[in-house]
Amino acid sequence: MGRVEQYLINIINTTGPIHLTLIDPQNTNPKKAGKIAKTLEKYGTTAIMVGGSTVVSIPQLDAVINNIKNSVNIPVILFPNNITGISQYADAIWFMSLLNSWNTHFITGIQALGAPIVKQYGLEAISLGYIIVGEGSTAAYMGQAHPIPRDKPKIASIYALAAQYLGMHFVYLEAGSGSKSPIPPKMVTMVKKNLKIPLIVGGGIRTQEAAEAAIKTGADVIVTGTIIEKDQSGEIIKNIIACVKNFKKKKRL
Ligand code: 1GP
Repeated sequence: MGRVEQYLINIINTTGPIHLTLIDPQNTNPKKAGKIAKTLEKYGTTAIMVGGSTVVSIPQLDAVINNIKNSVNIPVILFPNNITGISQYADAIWFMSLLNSWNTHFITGIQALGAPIVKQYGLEAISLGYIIVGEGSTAAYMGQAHPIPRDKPKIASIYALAAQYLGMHFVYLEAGSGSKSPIPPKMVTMVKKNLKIPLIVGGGIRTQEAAEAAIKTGADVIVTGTIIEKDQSGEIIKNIIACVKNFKKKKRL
């Protein structure tokens, strides 16, 4: 296990669920990205993820990551949509497979193209099974996914179990950035029931209640992105992070 993964796992195992901040370099200039990361580090976010469904400019990605690295001490983890989502300046990369894509390009193809780049840059690769839930998201469209219907938690749970049996270290249930509603709590419950690896839940989490519902039902990691752009005062995100950090495992349903 690499240094960043060890860091995440240690916190999850000792204090409980964690919050990760997602910054999209397509929507955030480098200076702003550094500023956001610094504020959220102060609020207690555990690491910064950088990526988005339409990232195309490597120089822009590099600049955003460099500014974040200069502003915070917490790790920066790439969340790539393609090989253009890989930067040598990050600490680690979610080495992810979009398990419910129709197109093998998104399951193993980009991974094969990206693997030598990850090796050349010396990035820590953290294996992740990525599962897209619900129609209409940019991630689903770009990844040619066959999204899992929101009312079919059983399907999500068997995909997650498959990720575990394939040897992946984390599972990510993705509702899509900016989604009107987050992953249904019933689905989180069912996925978690059979899963031994940590569960990441993201997409559409904009309130403390939504974050709490996800961790109460079993999420080990909450990811928020869009809320940073909307929450000018920073109060909502501050409360979301506090709620995740203060949650003890025994409170789980
Ligand atoms: C997207 O799950 C993340 O990949 C975050 O989603 O932007 O809706 O918070 P939001």
